[in-house]
Amino acid sequence: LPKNLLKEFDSIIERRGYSSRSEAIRDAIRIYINEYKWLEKEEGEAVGVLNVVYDHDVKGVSDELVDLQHDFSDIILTSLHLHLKRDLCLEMIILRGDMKRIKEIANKVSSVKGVRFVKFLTAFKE
Ligand code: NI
Repeated sequence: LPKNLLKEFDSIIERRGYSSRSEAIRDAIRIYINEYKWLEKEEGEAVGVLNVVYDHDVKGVSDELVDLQHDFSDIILTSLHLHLKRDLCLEMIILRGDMKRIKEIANKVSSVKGVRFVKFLTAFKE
């Protein structure tokens, strides 16, 4: 491991009150597994949040995201919009449905011009 990576890791686990590095590594591995499980899973139902950060000043980005959400209204329960900064928005799209369909919207949203960051967080998966 690069020294500075380990240093940063150690300072975080110290602030979070871990008693040992191995305990923190176990937690980190669990988070990693949970994070990537959904990527490997092609089928089955899932519930989660698609977090989308986008540049509000890019022409057409908001309209395109709204259009996409209409196309996927079968799996979208609701969405929440936060104006982060003057030019930056966060859209949290709550989804429930088949993994295939969730991945489909995640990919489409990722390719919209002006979108800076997309992350799906699963709350429940079958
Ligand atoms: Ni906004």
